[in-house]
Amino acid sequence: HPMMLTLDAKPYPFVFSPAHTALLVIDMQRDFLLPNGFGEIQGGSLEAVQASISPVMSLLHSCRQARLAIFHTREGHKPDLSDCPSSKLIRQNGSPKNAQHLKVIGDTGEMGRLLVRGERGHDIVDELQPLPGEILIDKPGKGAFWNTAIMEKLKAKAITHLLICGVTTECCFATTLREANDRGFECCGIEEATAGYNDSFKCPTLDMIHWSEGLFGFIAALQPLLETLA
Ligand code: TIU
Repeated sequence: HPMMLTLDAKPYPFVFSPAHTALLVIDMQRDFLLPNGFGEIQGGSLEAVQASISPVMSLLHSCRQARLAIFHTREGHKPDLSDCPSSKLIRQNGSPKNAQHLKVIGDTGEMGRLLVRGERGHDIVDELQPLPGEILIDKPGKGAFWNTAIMEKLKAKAITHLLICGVTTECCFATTLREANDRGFECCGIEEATAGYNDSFKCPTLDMIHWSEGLFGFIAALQPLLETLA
């Protein structure tokens, strides 16, 4: 009988078995977190996303100690951009005001070609590099389930529950959590370990997840989780 843990969460406690739970670290890439990366070039504020690195480190360390399965994701594209939907390219430069100068996916920035696999900016920040045995999922979309092998890899490990963190709250974090919920995974987002480019979005994004008795899942604070896993 597997050990069950109970974590204080909204809208009610999240009960999970560590043997069937994975930590999902979403897109903690240089392109989203560091100056002159894709996120900042597109107008994102780096303050909150950079402040999330330390809480994500604590969470990752704690999940490693508790021997949870660890999955990391990276958003990005093949060098020929053949896996990049045209909408993703077109809308970045849709405004005539920006069309002249704004760099887009595949253009060369200070950390290599933006959001292109194999480039320095596309990789995960030094502090959060995956360890051997952890799973790395390269995804072309915002959600981690579209055009990736994550579903099979979660099933292969008999994962039923997900702890989700990373950037950005409004974009890839929320999209992935919603995709996972539709596929039957019980999801819990970790409040201090996710952040986005617009401060006003974080609270409503997290509220929508746990609203209505857990419309898409659960939201928990970091400290109780660290204590639960210890
Ligand atoms: N990882 C992620 O959220 N990718 C984005 O494109 N985020 C934005 O907020 N644009």
